[in-house]
Amino acid sequence: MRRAAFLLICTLAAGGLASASAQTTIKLGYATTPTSHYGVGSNAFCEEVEKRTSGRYKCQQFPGSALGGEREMIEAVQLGTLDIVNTSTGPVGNFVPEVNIVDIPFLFRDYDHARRVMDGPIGDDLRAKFPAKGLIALAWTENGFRHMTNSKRPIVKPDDAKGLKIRSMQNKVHMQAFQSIGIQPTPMAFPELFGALQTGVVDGQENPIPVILSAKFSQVQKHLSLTGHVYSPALLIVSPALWNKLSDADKKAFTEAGKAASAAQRKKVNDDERDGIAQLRAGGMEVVTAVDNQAFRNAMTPVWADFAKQFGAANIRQIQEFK
Ligand code: EAX
Repeated sequence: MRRAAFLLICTLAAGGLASASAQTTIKLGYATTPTSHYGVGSNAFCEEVEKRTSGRYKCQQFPGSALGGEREMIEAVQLGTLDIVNTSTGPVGNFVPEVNIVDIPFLFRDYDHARRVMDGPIGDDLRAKFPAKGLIALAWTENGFRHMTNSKRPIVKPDDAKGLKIRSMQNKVHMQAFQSIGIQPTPMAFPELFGALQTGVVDGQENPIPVILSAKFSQVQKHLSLTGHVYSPALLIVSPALWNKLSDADKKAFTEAGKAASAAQRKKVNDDERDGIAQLRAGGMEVVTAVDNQAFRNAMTPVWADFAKQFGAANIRQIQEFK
């Protein structure tokens, strides 16, 4: 009896000690470099989580695709072997098909329109689809409007892109749109892309300015065309294994940190949009700014009929008309 009481006291004491100093390290991964927009956003998230939980939660970050491509990281978050990923929506439609609607080319007019949609009721409804797939969509961050680069020729109009082998994300909406203008899309995970460009496995790729800059694609691509053909949203996805352990107060802390990440990441995208083109020119790229965007839009119109079938014409219109 006495011995049992003694053991009980020891157990309680140890438990008390453990919880007083309990610190959980959360693993967070992303594709690009620590100084890129994803790095800036992820740092903001981690600082805010640490501050708001008085250091009970700290991050260990895995930048530079150290844990694999975005698709693999999302799978790891689903399994609970990775706590958080800051990822583009590129491969997300393979997990939550409804999300593919925001990957439709020429859907958003500009950054302001895109950010309003993602942060408003439409973006909230999309985030609400994630838990059924074993994922928690914490906040929309941002990758940016995507532009084409290639090693062959300047692209001004869709015809110039015809026949080029362009790496695409593992995203069927993008692939369908590219095929419609005669591009041969080659789906590939981001970590393989630099090498594929270098060895000429593909002629080109498309990505936002912050990615083209941070991945140093100017070293392996001559031509950049500001096609801005599609907005690339990004988001912080949390593993339910972590999320379901959080107290309500900690969930609130994580949610607020998600907002801080979003603001910081978008600010870095703005900065790169402002300064990046000059840097890429200095790095040797030839930049076509006078792209015939209307011609690209028109050339992709036929596949819009199919997107309307897939996602509902009313849903697409709701995004286009969102103020
Ligand atoms: O999310 O795969 C891609 O091209 C993405 O834009 C990049 O990894 C950043």
